[in-house]
Amino acid sequence: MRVKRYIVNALPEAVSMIRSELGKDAVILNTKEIKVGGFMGMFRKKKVEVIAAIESNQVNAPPVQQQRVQSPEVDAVVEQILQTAQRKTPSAAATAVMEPIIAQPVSGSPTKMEREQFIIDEIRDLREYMIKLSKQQSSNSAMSVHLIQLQEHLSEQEMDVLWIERLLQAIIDKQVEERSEYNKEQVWEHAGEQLEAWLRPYEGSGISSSARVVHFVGPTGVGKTTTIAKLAAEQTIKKGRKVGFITSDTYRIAAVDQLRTYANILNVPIEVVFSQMDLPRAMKQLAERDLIYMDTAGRNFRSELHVSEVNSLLQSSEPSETILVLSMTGKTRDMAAVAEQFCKYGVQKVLFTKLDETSVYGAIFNLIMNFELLPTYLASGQTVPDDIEKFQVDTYIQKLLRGNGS
Ligand SMILES: Nc1nc2c(ncn2[C@@H]2O[C@H](COP(=O)(O)OP(=O)(O)OP(=O)(O)O)[C@@H](O)[C@H]2O)c(=O)[nH]1
Ligand SMILES: [Mg+2]
Repeated sequence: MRVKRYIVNALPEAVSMIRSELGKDAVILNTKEIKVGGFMGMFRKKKVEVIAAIESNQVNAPPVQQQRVQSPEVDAVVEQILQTAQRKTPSAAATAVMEPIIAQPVSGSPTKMEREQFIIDEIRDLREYMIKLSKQQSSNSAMSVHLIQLQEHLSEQEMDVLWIERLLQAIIDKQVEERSEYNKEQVWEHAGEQLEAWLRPYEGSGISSSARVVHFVGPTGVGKTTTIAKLAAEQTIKKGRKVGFITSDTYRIAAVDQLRTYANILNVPIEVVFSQMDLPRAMKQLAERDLIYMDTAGRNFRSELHVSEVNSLLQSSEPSETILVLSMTGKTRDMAAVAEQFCKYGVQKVLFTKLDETSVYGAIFNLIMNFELLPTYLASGQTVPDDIEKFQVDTYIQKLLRGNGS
């Protein structure tokens, strides 16, 4: 069986696409009104999702005599259309409607009779579809129910509509390729496999071992300072590396004290910089340290001004990298706006915090795939140093697909 999914403005549009792509024996398995595009659930456009199928051995099969199915309402409509089409002198309006239909399939110059016959055949086929559709509309096939469950689950997880559609299409294509209809377990298993194939290339990007200076940037209160303390504890206690801190967060009262407290606990030296000019001095003071973590002030980083301001502090003559810290409690579109700003400045790595405060994980997928950001760590709690772990594709996909619609 060959199965195909169409997203169209209205059903008739799909019917003609199905007819030309799958042939006149194709069956509509399911239709559903969906909303696509938009921005955080707003301004979304209404579309119709149509799932159609054809028995493989019927694709490109020679035309067979259609069996007439009884349906008085459909008959009445079709009869009316047939009468119009068969009029000896079609009206200008009727011709205008018919022309595009006949222009495609007929090559050369068809006679008037041929043209009329073609239209009649078209209308008969349409009639069959309408009857099949009215029969099948009430009963979803098992396969489409599972796909719909998957779709609903992922949209609750705030995964981008476009990626959901790509995922569904990939599963449908797989079914076609394997000539089988997946049960629920298979649909979710294939979803996991596809997500893994997409995410796997981005895995394994901790903090680069060659970077001596690591800058942490991100919006206010996302957990930059806490995360620095967690990572510094890992490096000093577990790996025995000599860590130093620099903070440029002089905006907020007590910001320096917050990092200084962690510095005292971990026995790590700390330098405060007020501007780019102070950086060489701070670096000189920390010349003996293996690794320097630089804390920055949280700002409204949807504003490019603030991004360029913090970027001027991130210049380093040493091998360095910058980690964008984002909290999972932030709104998906705000996270995307901030990521977009930092990507302009070449930031490639991201760290997500506060996973413990949400059960919606789609934003992580969106940011990785849409901005090609490399995920480093996931932080899930306030406890220093325990509540942080390296990003792992398998664990993440389990979180994303948890609840699998049952
Ligand atoms: N639940 C939870 N809270 C966290 C996590 N990481 C940090 N926090 C808390 O978030 C709050 C802000 O953390 P900070 O580390 O000060 O955040 P920041 O990004 O440095 O904030 P600014 O410097 O003001 O921009 C604190 O109460 C932290 O304990 C996390 O993974 N989960
Ligand atoms: Mg801070």
